[in-house]
Amino acid sequence: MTPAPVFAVVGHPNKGKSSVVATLSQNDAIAIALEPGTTRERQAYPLTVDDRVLYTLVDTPGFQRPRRVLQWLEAHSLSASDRAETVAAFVTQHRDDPRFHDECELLAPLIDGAGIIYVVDGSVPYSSEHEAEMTVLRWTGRPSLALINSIGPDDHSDAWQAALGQFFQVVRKFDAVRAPFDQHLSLLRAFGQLEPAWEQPLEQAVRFLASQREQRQARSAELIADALIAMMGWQEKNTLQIAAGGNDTGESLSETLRQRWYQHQRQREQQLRTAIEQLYQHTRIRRQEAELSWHSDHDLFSEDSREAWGVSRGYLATAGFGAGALGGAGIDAVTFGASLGTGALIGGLIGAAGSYFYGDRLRFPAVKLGPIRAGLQTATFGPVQDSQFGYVVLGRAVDHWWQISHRNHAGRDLLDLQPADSHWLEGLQRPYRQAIQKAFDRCRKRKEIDPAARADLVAAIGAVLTTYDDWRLNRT
Ligand SMILES: Nc1nc2c(ncn2[C@@H]2O[C@H](COP(=O)(O)OP(=O)(O)O)[C@@H](O)[C@H]2O)c(=O)[nH]1
Ligand SMILES: [Mg+2]
Repeated sequence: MTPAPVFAVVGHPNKGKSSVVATLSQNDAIAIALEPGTTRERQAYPLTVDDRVLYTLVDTPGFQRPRRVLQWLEAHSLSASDRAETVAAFVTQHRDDPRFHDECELLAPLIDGAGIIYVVDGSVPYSSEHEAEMTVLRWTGRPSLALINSIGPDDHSDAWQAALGQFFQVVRKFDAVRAPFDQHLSLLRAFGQLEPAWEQPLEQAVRFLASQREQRQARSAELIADALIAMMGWQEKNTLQIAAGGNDTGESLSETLRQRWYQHQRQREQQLRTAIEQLYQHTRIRRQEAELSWHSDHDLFSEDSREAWGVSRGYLATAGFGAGALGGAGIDAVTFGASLGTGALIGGLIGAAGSYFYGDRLRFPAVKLGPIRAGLQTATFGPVQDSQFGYVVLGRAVDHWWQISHRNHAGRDLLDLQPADSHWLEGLQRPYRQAIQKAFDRCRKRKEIDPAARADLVAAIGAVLTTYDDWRLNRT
C-alpha cells in the first residue's frame, strides 16, 4: 500500500495556514491565532477515517527570513540539478540556529517528501517580497499547490493568481472558513494530479470522505428522530405523600412538575446538539457557545422559535390528520381557571398556564393525578398534546444540523435565517409529512414506537435533511 500523502502548509505568518489545516484535517482543536507567530513548531494532523490515515497535514510556522535563506542557497548551489540537496543542506546546517528556526521547521517536512500547500491572503495586494519564499519553495522541487485564501473584504486574487502561477503547479482560490465540502474534495483531486504516487490514495480519500459525509447525515437523521420521540413522549412524574386531612399543594405541584418538564426538554435538545457536533467532529463548539447565537437567543419555548419553526394549519392538513392535530386554546385553558384551588387535588386535571407555551397557541400538557393508594398518589405532567411542539423541535434540530454540517473546522460565522416566503417543509413529500405526524401522534398518546415506526420516522427525517439543505442553499 502506498503511504498516505503528507502536505506541509506553508506561507507568511498570519495568512490562514492553521485555518487551512483545521478545515482540511477536520480538526477544530487547532489554534487559529489572532496574532502572528503562534505556531513555532511544526505539527502533523492526520485525517483518519475508520482508523485509516487518508492524508496528513503539517501546520508550520511562517517564513521569517526568506531572503537570507535564498542568499545562502544561491551561494551554495552549483547548478539547478542540486537545488533540492542544497535546501536539505541548509536545514542540516541551520537546525540549531535560532535565526532560522522557523524556516528549518517548515522546510523539514518538504525534505522528507511532503507536498507544498502555499497559503496567501488574496485580500491584500500582491507584493514581490513574497518572491524569495516562493523561490525557496520551488527549489525544494516538491509538488506544489498555492491557495488564495481571502481574509479581508478586498479582492486582489487576479494579481496573486498571475504571480503564483509562475511558482506553483496549481493555483486555487480556497476560503478556509467558507469553502464548501465539495471544494475540499476537489482540492484533494487536484493534488492527486500533481504526483502519480498520490493519485490512488487521494482518490480513495475522496471516496472515503464522501461516504463518511453520507453516513453522518444518515446518523443525524437517527439522532434527531430519537430526540423527537423522546421529547414528544416525555412525561414528568412525581409521587406524593397524601397527608391525612388533605392539603392544597396543587398549584405548587403543577409548577414544579412543569418546570422539571421544561428543563428536561431543554436538556434533551442540548444533548442532541452535542451528539450532532461530535458526529461532525466539532468538539470545541461548546467553548465557543457565545458565538453561536442560536444557543442563547432563542429558547426552545420562545415565541420566536414557534414563529420560525411552527407549521400552519394548512401544512398539518396535508400531514393527513385533520383538526385533531391542530393546536389552540382548547379544553386545557378552560379547565385552568376552574381546576386550581382547594378542590384540585381530587384527581383529574390540575391544568397548566397556557402562557408558558408559545402564548396560548399550543395545547400544553396538564398535571394528572392518579388514584391514592396507601397514602401515595402519582402526579404526571405531559406528554405535550400539541404536535406544534414537535415541529419546533424538528425545525431547530434540522437548522442546527445544517449549521454544523456546513461548518468548516476553521470555524465560520452562522448563516442567519432570512425571512422566507415559503416554509421549509413545503418541499417535503406527503408520505414523509404523514410519517412525522403519525410518530408525533403515537408519542402524544404514549403508544410504543416499535422498530418499524422508528424506521419510518428516520426515513422521513432523512428526507427532511435533504429538503432543508436544498431550501437553505437556494436562499443564501
Ligand atoms: N474571514 C476570514 N478570516 C480568516 C480566514 N482564514 C484565516 N482567517 C483569520 O486570519 C487569522 C490568521 O489565521 P491563521 O490560520 O492563524 O494563520 P496562520 O498564522 O497563517 O496560521 C485568524 O484570525 C483567522 O481567523 C478566512 O478564510 N476568512
Ligand atoms: Mg498558524
